[in-house]
Amino acid sequence: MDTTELRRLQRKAVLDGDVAAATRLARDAIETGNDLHAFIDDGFVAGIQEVGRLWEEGEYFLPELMQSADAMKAAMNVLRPELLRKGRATGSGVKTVIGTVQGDIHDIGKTLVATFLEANGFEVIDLGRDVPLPDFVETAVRENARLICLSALLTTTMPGHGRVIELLNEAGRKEEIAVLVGGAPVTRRFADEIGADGWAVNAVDAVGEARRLSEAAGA
Ligand code: B12
Repeated sequence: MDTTELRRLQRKAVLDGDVAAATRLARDAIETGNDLHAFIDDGFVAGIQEVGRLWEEGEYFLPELMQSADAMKAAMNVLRPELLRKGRATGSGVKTVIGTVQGDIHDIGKTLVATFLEANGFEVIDLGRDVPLPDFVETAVRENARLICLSALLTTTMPGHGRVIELLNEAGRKEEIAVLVGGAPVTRRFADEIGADGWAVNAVDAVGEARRLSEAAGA
């Protein structure tokens, strides 16, 4: 099967919420031996973005959204070990704490960012989703991390990003630990307003920003 057709089927598997197909098509992507990023971006991620659009238009409801999210996650579970296996060769080993902020259970994008960081040699401590805000600072300080990465997908949970920065300030660690923020509603302007050190629109750019911040910190 050609790769264009494979990506089309991957989008469809997510749209249909077909876990078995998504799993199989993720394995097929690995078997092509091609760069997996293209399958992730133009295949599975494009599928879940389309799901978001259909939900906005009122064509999809919560059960469809959840089923599609399950298909997306199943595909990522297959791709993740392969991304890590291919990526590990070079790495800075910079310790990074990541999670989706309190009140927010969206974790597909966050996990993608965590995987890409790990595949690029960062040592990632993934706190998961709906993470109490003080946990980010406490873990970063305890583990001697250089970077905190915050994800939010809801406009109502975005302010959590700013609160974590305040907590970091209150702990007197703002100079040592950089904060990188992201998630669909999070803009560069918002990042600047809350005093974040960095912002990125997707997982590939997140790696570039994380590198820039850890180099600036002399890691
Ligand atoms: C899948 C999904 C769900 C799944 C989540 C499953 C999971 N385990 O994650 C389920 C079904 C559970 C869900 C639930 C809800 N959802 Co929802 N969901 C989505 C959907 C369709 C896709 C999100 C996604 O996974 N995208 C794919 C990933 C790859 O993209 P991403 O998350 O944006 O991440 C990329 C970038 O943003 C960036 N990034 C992400 N994090 C970070 C972090 C850093 C540090 C950096 C640098 C970059 C970065 O890199 C990522 C990779 O490229 C979006 C629609 C959309 N357009 O985003 C709605 C959406 C986010 N959901 C929405 C809503 C309203 C809800 C619910 C409140 C619905 C409800 N009534 O219950 C609940 C939330 C409950 C809660 N407390 O959190 C709204 C939010 C609206 C708003 N203004 O806040 C959206 C936008 C849909 C809509 N258009 O209305 N949802």
